[in-house]
Amino acid sequence: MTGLEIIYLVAALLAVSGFVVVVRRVAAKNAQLGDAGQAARKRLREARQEEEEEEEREEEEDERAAEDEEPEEEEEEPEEEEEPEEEEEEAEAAPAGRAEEDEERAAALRDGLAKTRGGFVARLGRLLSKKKIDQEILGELEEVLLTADIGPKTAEKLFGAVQGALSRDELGDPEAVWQRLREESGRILSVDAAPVDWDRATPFVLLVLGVNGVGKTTTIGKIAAKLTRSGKKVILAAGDTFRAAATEQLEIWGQRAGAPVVKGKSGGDPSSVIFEAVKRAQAEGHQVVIADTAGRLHTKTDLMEELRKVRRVIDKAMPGAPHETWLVLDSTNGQNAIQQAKIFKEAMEVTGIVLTKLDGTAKGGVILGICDELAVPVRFIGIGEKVDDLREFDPQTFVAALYQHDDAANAA
Ligand SMILES: Nc1nc2c(ncn2[C@@H]2O[C@H](COP(=O)(O)OP(=O)(O)OP(=O)(O)O)[C@@H](O)[C@H]2O)c(=O)[nH]1
Ligand SMILES: [Mg+2]
Repeated sequence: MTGLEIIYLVAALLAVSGFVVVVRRVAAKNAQLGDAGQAARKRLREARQEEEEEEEREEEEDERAAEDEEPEEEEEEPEEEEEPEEEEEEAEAAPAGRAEEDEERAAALRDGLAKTRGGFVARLGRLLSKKKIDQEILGELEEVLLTADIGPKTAEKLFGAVQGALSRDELGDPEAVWQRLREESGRILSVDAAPVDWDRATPFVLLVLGVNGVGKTTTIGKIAAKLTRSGKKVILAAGDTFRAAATEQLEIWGQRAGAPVVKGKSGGDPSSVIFEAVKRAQAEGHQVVIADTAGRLHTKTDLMEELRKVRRVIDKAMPGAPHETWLVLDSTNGQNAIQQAKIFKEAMEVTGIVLTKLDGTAKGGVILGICDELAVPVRFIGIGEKVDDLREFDPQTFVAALYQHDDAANAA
């Protein structure tokens, strides 16, 4: 081997050993890096695992919390869901029911006023069926009003309103004249008075007056039934001790209405019967006392004296009572009813009117005269003998029923 070859061999050996060293270092480094990577991956896995476990725990906690809350939600939800449904049902049913009821009531009132409508209202309608209202027709219209049992004063007022308020053009328009009559009638009937507040006093004492046969006892029975139906405890006082059958008649109504009746001896003192009824109401917790009275003819002045005494005694039983004193008038009496009302009103305080038997007469227009001349509010109207045939008086409903067009087909 030459010297040169030896040099090459040594160099080659050196190169190989250097390469081996480098490879080892790299391998060692890689091994280190591999360990670090593994460690890192391990930490990463552990961290993920921890995260996953943490997430699982959170989820479990959420679920537990949700489970804890759920029953409450379940309890609340159905209530929340059901209530509006019920309300909706009620809301839907109520107006329909009420509308039906209102329509039935309006129809009953229209039927009840059929005779009156067939009287002066139909005559007015026939006059206003003419195409043009001239002076001659105006004259006839005045006559119809004057003979309509509404009283001359009220008739003139209605006629004056028609004449004064309508322009010449409107007089040529019968429908406008008809509307004018309606409006003026509504205005006359709208006596300014607050509605009856049955809770104003306990017991609330209502004294009922009127000449015989007008419908006092029947009206008391009907009012008692209305009040007991609305949940009030009512007691009746048989203050008509003159007529033998009067107490029995009131007792029948009392039974129907579910109201006890305080009775006196036949021919006894009406004041003491009513006094006792007020005291019993106070002791037993009745909320309303309704006192019936005898109905002698108003021309017998001693009736007025008797009724004034009744009022004084009631005031002794309960200061401030009676809280309402209602006069019952029979519409079949026409203008006589207005006269009766005047006599009663002069003798004592009358706070309300009940006009009965509108179903049996063509003289229902008398209500206009009563409201106009007495300025006492009409509280109820009777349109039949049955328990439900008593209506709270509402001027607008009344006017609508009275001047209803179809009946006054005449007007078309
Ligand atoms: N058609 C009809 N009849 C009625 C009405 N109100 C009462 N009546 C009848 O009128 C008659 C007399 O009624 P009552 O209640 O006895 O009259 P009252 O005022 O108590 O009579 P006295 O006790 O005699 O003073 C009875 O036959 C009742 O049925 C009504 O609105 N329409
Ligand atoms: Mg009677």
